This record gives sequence, structure tokens and C-alpha cells, in this order.
Amino acid sequence: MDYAGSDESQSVPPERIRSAKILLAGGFGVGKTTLVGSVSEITPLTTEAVMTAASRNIDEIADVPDKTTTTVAMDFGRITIAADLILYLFGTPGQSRFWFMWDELNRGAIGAIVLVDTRRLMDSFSSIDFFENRKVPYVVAVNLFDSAPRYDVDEVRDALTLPPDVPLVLCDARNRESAKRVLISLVEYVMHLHLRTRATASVVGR
Ligand SMILES: Nc1nc2c(ncn2[C@@H]2O[C@H](COP(=O)(O)OP(=O)(O)OP(=O)(O)O)[C@@H](O)[C@H]2O)c(=O)[nH]1
Ligand SMILES: [Mg+2]
Repeated sequence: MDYAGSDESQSVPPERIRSAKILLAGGFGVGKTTLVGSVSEITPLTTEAVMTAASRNIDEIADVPDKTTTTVAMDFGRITIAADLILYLFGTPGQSRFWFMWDELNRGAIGAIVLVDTRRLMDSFSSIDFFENRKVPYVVAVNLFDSAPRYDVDEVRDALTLPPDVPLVLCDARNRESAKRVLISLVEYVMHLHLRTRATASVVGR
């Protein structure tokens, strides 16, 4: 199904509406809360805490000096991506001191988005490793900050040593349509993997 071309306003019997949980991960300050806020059709639940002087040696603020708050539990939003598909989006806290929560947030998710800032690619490795190790399907989305240098998609892919089939997309986390395209790329990727697994199973089972 082509979700990019689907009409959300179409009426669908309630019993045909499906929902899916999606995780949004990535390093500190890459724009996860921003993305959930721009794409969610409900007021997103956010758990932002002000970063005080007391946390200066704990919070990973060196590369994001203007940031005044950080996510301490999760972001939560909802988007109707097609008439018959609702996505629930769970944003993870970016700082490593909150990683103990990731396994809990990951439970029941069909896939994940790893949001990346090209100025701090290293910060995304732990998220990528997390999903690779747990065999959770993921796509990588590069959040194009205004001041960040622009790289070719293939250069970013190489720098992250991404497996060839993992989609890599560019986005502006502040823009609803752009953020929505990222979600659609994940849904299409998950469906592609699902169909491929079914096709393999039917060949093996023959
Ligand atoms: N210029 C620009 N600024 C952005 C963009 N996305 C986010 N920001 C800003 O970057 C800052 C960090 O964004 P957040 O959404 O809080 O980042 P986060 O990933 O949720 O951060 P943590 O939860 O603390 O890890 C905020 O001040 C945003 O306004 C973007 O695409 N372009
Ligand atoms: Mg956040």
C-alpha cells in the first residue's frame, strides 16, 4: 500500500483500523521531542526537565549549548498515517543516563527511527547498535539543522556503516510533512521486510 498517497479522511470501519507502536531514538538534542511535537495530532505528552547548573557536569550539553531542557522519561504522540493505520510514537530520552528505559519502551514496537545530527554522528551509534542487536527494523533520519554541513546521503550511510537495506532519509524535524515522510518510510520498510519474510517462508515450506 502506498501510504504517501493515501487519504486520511476516508472513513473506514473501526474494526479495520490498525495501530502500531514506533520508537524514536537518537543522541542528545537531535530533535526527537521536536519531531514528535510537529507530527502528533494530539498534544504530545512530553517529560521535559529544565537542565540546571547543578546538572552541568552530568548532562551531555557540550555540543548543544543553547539547550535548556532535556527529555527525562519519554515523548508520546499519535498520528493517523492512513485511514486504517494509527501510529503511536514513543520518543526515548537521548542521554545515556536514561538508557535503562529503552528496553521497556521498545516492547511491542514494530520498528524504530534513529534521528541523526551530522555534526555528532558518533552519538547515534549506540541507538543503531541497540536496534541491530535486538533485530528491530529501523530507518535512519538525518535532521537537517540549519548550521550543519550538508553531506551526500551515501557519505552519511558510509560513516554510519549502515547495512545496505536500511533506509536513510533526510528531514526537518520541525516540519510536519517532512516528519510524516520519515514515519511513512519506516512503515513501508517494515511492510517490505514482512512480505520478504513471508515469501521466503513459503519457498522454504514448499
Ligand atoms: N534549526 C533546527 N533546530 C532544531 C531542529 N530540530 C530541533 N531543533 C532545536 O534543537 C533543540 C533540541 O531539540 P529537542 O527536540 O529538544 O531534542 P531531543 O532529541 O528531544 O533532546 P533530548 O530529549 O534532550 O535528547 C531545540 O531547541 C529545537 O528547537 C531542526 O530541524 N532545525
Ligand atoms: Mg527530547
